[in-house]
Amino acid sequence: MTTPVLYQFHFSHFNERGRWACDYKGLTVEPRVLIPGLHIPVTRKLTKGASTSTPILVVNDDEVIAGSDSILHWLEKQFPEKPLTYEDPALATEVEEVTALFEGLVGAPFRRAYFDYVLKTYPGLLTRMFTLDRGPATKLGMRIAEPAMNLLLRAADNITPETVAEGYANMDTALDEVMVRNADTGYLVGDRFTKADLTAASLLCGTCWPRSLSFTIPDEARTVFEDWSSRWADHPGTAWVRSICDRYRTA
Ligand SMILES: N[C@@H](CCC(=O)N[C@@H](CS)C(=O)NCC(=O)O)C(=O)O
Repeated sequence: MTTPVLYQFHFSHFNERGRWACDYKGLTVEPRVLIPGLHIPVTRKLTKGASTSTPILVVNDDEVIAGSDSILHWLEKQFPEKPLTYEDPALATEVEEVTALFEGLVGAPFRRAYFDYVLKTYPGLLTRMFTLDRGPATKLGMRIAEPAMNLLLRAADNITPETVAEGYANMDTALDEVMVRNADTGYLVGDRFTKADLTAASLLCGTCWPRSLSFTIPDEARTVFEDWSSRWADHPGTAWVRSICDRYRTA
């Protein structure tokens, strides 16, 4: 197998989920970091128009695995040695159910609540963050495109007062769910780390921004992010998120 390519955004919880899964399974990938907006022609071409979302894993130049959940399924088949599920059918089903629960509760709803805050409070921050490693021409281009990009993002992600309120409510529900589910063993399903834990911890990373994540948040942005997430500082669910990231997100 040639080194697979992981098309991704740097700062993104779904992308962190995909990166974490590859690292956990010991799969070395070549990262191809995209800029939001400019990613659309690339992702459309890769998926033959089916999707614009990242992450996308391309294996041997022709097998295209789009979406973090499909990447997790593919990894589980290819690298069963370090399992992220159970052989027991009932537990395996529960892993899938809990994974889907957190994807639905946190995935897009979290992003809407978080983007709404950042776009309102620090309108230039996102475009700056997504071009940190780019040359001056790209930085300037994104700076100029920023107002239009911000409007597009709101429309594309369906960011409205209602969906933002839903996002905050869902985050509370998800953190409560974490506490109920990990009470007996410290894990969400059964007695060891699975894709349910990986999914919940990566998607909930915005509640506490663990330093063990694979992306480094610049100091300027960290202050903004931590202001936003301070509402969950005392929720015990964030201590669980941090401890799972610190323990299992070692790569
Ligand atoms: N279900 C997908 C969702 C991925 C997703 O929402 N990715 C976002 C970044 S967090 C994205 O690429 N958005 C841009 C787009 O969809 O065009 C997965 O599990 O990977």
